[in-house]
Amino acid sequence: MNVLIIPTNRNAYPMPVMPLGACMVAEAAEPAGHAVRLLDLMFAADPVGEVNRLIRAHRPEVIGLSVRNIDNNDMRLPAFYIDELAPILKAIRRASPAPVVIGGAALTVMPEEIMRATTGRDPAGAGRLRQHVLAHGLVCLERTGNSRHCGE
Ligand code: B12
Repeated sequence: MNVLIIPTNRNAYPMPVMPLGACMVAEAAEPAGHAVRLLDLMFAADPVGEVNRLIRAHRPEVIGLSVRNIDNNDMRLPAFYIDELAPILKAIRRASPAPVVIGGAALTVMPEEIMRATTGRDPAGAGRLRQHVLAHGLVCLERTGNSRHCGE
């Protein structure tokens, strides 16, 4: 399957960090023969444009969002990052019917709240998703052709 993994973190303070978790997810999916692309939005001048461009070029059948930060943990100058997901998700939904899987450190802190804030739905399978979850989900999706059975 064609898989697109998008690390969404654009916070470069105190320094830009490598999307390690997203890379591990991509690496776990490849041995099963999936064609995986990774789009790091950290330095993208136009994140929505980049997402559109890669979806057109790669035609992903599954899209994984890797969400690292909820906020900046700074009481004096708070910044919240979950709202930044809405335009990305909207662009994905306009450009592709592919199921979207959301994981990452932020999801390990408050999965239900983030799923509700981004999808407006109560999550069925939110939890501590690690790299093998996506790889298993892809096997299930290939077998059944229906993402509804492959949430866990
Ligand atoms: C190390 C670390 C740092 C280091 C980073 C060093 C570096 N060079 O990478 C430093 C000290 C710089 C740092 C800074 C910050 N950090 Co920090 N950091 C961590 C820490 C301890 C580990 C992160 C890590 O690399 N994990 C290893 C990777 C491999 O794991 P992972 O990303 O979670 O990915 C796994 C899963 O999540 C999953 N997964 C990931 N993506 C996807 C996608 C899909 C589709 C699926 C299915 C699964 C999946 O699979 C992966 C493999 O198992 C975490 C706490 C934690 N225990 O997770 C906090 C944490 C991520 N940091 C956090 C925060 C807030 C920050 C700062 C904003 C703090 C600040 N005010 O400066 C900055 C932001 C930096 C930035 N530019 O974004 C928070 C984020 C949550 C929140 N409250 O917003 C965390 C969770 C700590 C916490 N409990 O609050 N951090």
